[in-house]
Amino acid sequence: MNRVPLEKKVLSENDRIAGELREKFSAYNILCLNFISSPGAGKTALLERTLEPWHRHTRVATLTGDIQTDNDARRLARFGFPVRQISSGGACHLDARMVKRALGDWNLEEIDLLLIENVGNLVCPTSYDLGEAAKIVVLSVTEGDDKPLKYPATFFKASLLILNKIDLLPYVPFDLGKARENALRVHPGLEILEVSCTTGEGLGTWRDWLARNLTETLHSAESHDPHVICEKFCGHS
Ligand SMILES: Nc1nc2c(ncn2[C@@H]2O[C@H](COP(=O)(O)OP(=O)(O)O)[C@@H](O)[C@H]2O)c(=O)[nH]1
Ligand SMILES: [Mg+2]
Repeated sequence: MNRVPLEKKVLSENDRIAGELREKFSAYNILCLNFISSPGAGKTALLERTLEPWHRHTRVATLTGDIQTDNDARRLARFGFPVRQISSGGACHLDARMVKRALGDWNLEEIDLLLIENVGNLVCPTSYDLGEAAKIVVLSVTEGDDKPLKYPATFFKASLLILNKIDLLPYVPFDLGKARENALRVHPGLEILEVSCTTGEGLGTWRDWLARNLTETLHSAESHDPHVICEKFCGHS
């Protein structure tokens, strides 16, 4: 009997739902970003710093995944934007079905930017498409500059690498040049930003990346103007 391995079936069902989500995001002109990192690299901190300066009318929503607790959703809810915690129930990654369920009754017409914080793990989330436009991998300088070589699939599939916690560089043996070189070895041309979510250093380059990608996604007449996008999402025009 020709049996399709279970893992393959699960992944192809996931791809089907992710495809539906991607079509929906495209129909509503939503930029969806999937943030992946090991636990503690600073995904929630990056989202906090991203949401912090925005006005209440900024059309952003956040989903945050964890195996247990709604701590991250509570951290992000302080900024007043729609946020939902996804409890993965023991799974080491989010899947498309979880995202579809979590979107629930949200009116997608009211969202321009959907930020999804995945479960902390540098392996499993990479295999599960969530319908996102881009995967963003966050690597903190406390994790070692060899990680792109150890987890190549994640760095290969990412559209952007954010090196976080650069304020700690004086205290840890992390070679920024080596990290860049390793990342580019597994993914030539990968965009790389260096930031500190604690001091705010480098976050301007992250906001510029976001504004650039939002400009490409949003098509309405009002939003088409890069200055309008930047006023809304970067805090400057
Ligand atoms: N020194 C320093 N600590 C950071 C930075 N970003 C995050 N942290 C800290 O790292 C820890 C884990 O951050 P968190 O955002 O919860 O990571 P997550 O598990 O990837 O969501 C927290 O104690 C943060 O305050 C940074 O740029 N510099
Ligand atoms: Mg978190």
